Amino acid sequence: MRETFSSRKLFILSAIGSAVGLGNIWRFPYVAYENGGGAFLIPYLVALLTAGIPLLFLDYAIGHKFRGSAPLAFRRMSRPAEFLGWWQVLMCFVIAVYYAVIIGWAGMYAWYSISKAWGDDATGFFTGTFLEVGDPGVSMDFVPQVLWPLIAVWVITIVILVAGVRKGIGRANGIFMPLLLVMFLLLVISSLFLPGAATGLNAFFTPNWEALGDPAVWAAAYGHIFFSLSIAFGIMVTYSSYLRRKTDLTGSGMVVAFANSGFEMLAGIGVFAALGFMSVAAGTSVEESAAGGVGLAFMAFPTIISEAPFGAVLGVLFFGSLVFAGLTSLTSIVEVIISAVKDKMGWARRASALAVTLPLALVSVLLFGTTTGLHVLDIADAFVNQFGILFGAFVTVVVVAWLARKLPVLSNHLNLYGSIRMAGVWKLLVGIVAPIALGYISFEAFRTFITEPYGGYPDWMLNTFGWGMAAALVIIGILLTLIPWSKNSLLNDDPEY
Ligand code: MET
Repeated sequence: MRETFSSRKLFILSAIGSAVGLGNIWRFPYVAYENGGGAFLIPYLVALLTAGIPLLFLDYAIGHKFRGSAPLAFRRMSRPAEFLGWWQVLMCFVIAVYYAVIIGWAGMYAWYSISKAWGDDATGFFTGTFLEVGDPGVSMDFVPQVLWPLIAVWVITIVILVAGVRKGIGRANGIFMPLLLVMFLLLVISSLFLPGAATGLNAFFTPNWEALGDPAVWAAAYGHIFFSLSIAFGIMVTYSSYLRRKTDLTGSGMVVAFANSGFEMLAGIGVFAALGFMSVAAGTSVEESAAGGVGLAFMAFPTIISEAPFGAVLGVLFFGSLVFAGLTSLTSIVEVIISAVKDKMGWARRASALAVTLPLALVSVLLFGTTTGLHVLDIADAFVNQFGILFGAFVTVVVVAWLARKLPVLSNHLNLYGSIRMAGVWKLLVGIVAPIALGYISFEAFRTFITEPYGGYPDWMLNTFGWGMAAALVIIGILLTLIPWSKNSLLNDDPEY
């Protein structure tokens, strides 16, 4: 019988746990600032309402109606759509491999906040002493201070996932999420009292209206919403397949979406208040302080921690929040893969969890426990986010709405199990607005990748970890589709189905 969450509350907490992650805490503030500051909130809200929430509901409807992991649910919806489910599973594989290492870095930095290991040169420390970044290339030189925290992240993740949906995922979220909320609120409130906080908030909230005319800003908003809400890569399909039948789907979805965005706004406020402090203290502009996604957390924050009153406490709160937020997202990403293997092979929870997590952890440790890490991470992240997920989402909405023509069935399902009725608008958004927006954005991203080599990396690296990876994933996805299903999964003896 299919595993279930023990209550709707734990489902909502787990869905929020998945959505609130590294993306909210270091990615959003930086993306918003780069894309028009306060004016970014308009494209952000438009993307949330026109694509984010409608596609979140789509994921819920597919997972809850067809009650399966992503490949099984898509297959039950329309047989040829199984491949889409595997594409989502493979995206999760790639994301998990590098997401884990960022959590490991954050764990190490929580400790460094106390020992102030970076001395006076936080930037040089991050890439030099800490990551020991080599030239772009692949090496087998392990970096102990990165390797051990990474192994610890995998051990925790494996323990949670072997324990299952109820005893592992539900319970871990029940503990980590309240803890995260308290730590994060303390962090945001204390950063507002730093001298110079207002300068940072001004920089964050001063709108650059011209940015609204730039298509790249809109693309950034849509891209961020997908990553941030954990939609269109199988997570919400998987989690909602663990929900009991009688559940308010749309009401839960609204809670999740607004909790995620609320958290994101708070992160923007907290991070920019701290950056304001830093720039006032150093006499630089907030713009200089806010450089680079990965850099923002691991280069700018150490400087703040060294100089702010109670800096060590701020550091532990900030990096500790990243660890908890990251772990609850990582477990959701890996669960997508486990659930798919479990359904396809008909194996038990423990066997499926180990068969997925051990090789995954090994790849992650080999690639990112070494001096190779940062470059591969950068390339994989760009290809997956700007391309894999958005293009996958575009194909998914086209298949669901126009080829399989399932929108009427799914919207009936949402109305049957939802307190918010929105059939007509929802069909319009998923069937027309989302395909146009996603199609435009993903083709633009594709064009940019072809015309300008991403990040100035050597061709062979982009060909291996970018294009090579994409081609390999398509082939692996097809092969996975061809493996026969365990009879039990297709039989559907689930009384909740
Ligand atoms: N939603 C998560 C975050 O914001 C990521 C989920 S998996 C890409 O970090």
